[in-house]
Formats: sequence, structure tokens, C-alpha cells
Amino acid sequence: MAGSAKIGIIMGSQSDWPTMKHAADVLAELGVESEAKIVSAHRTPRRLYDYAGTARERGLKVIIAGAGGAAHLPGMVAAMTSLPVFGVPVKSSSLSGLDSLLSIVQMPGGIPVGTLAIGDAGAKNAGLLAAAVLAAFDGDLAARLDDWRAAQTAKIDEDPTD
Ligand code: RP5
Repeated sequence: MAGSAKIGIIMGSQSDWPTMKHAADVLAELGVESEAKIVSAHRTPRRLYDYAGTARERGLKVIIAGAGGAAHLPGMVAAMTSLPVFGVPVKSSSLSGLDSLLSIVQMPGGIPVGTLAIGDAGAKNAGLLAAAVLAAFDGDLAARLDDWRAAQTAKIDEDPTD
């Protein structure tokens, strides 16, 4: 049964939410409905299995998965669904997210994860990229995305100030 959310945002822990919220926020700004869930590859493997297995039939078009440290969530969800998966490396306390980045980006050939930057910028860009995927098939959303980018451009002053 399809729900209204088009983008699924999942994360390995509650502690990832301050980062992953940036994806949810930009999608909301663009009028794209998303859902956010805590789904841990290690701590809730059954929840991950169920989430990935039902994602397409529930109407999701893209999944954004954020995790930190031994960040297996994006790769595991990509292994269980052929929906596009974007991975966000969450900044970890011990290794500043380099561990997360390498865990997510080094997928074996055949199971792709589109990997974004570490941290808030990566989550924001994952939201924008997911919206761009939907916008390829939705002219109204494409116009809203263009407007969003134009507004961003308009905020950048040409001259630096003290
Ligand atoms: C990962 O371990 C999560 O994605 C999180 O980034 C990290 C730490 O989780 P907590 O110990 O804060 O729950 O699975």
C-alpha cells in the first residue's frame, strides 16, 4: 500500500538526526514529502530488512541513508532494494567521519550507493539530489528546484564585507 512519502530518510541512530534533519528540511522547503526513521544495520537488522523490502511498494522513489562509524546502513539497504540510495557519512566522534565516508563510498561493483559529503552539507545535498531525481519526471518540482537555486544565488553578495 503506497503512502504519501516519496523519499525515505533513514539513519542508524537518534544521534544522527541533527545531521539528517538537513535532508528533511530541504525536501520540505521544496514541497517534497519525506519520512524519517531510525533503522540500524547492526542494532535493528530485522527493521532494516522490512524497510528495504517494502520501500518500493510503499511508494518511495529514493532512499537517503545516513550512518556513522562502521556505516553499513546505506550499503545494506542498497543490497536489498533497487531504488536509488544516497549515503550520508555522519561525522563520528573518533575519526571525524572519515570512517563513515570510507565505509559508505567503497561499495563493491554491482551495488551502487551515491555517496555525499561528510555531515550537514552531505545531508542537505542528499535531499537536493533526491529532489532532482524526482524533478526529472515532475515539471512543477523542477521549477521549484530552479527557484530554490536562484534564491540561493541571489543571497550571495559579490563584494565581501568586513
Ligand atoms: C552508527 O553508530 C550510527 O549511525 C551513529 O552514527 C553511530 C553512533 O550511534 P550511537 O552510539 O550514538 O547510537 O550506527
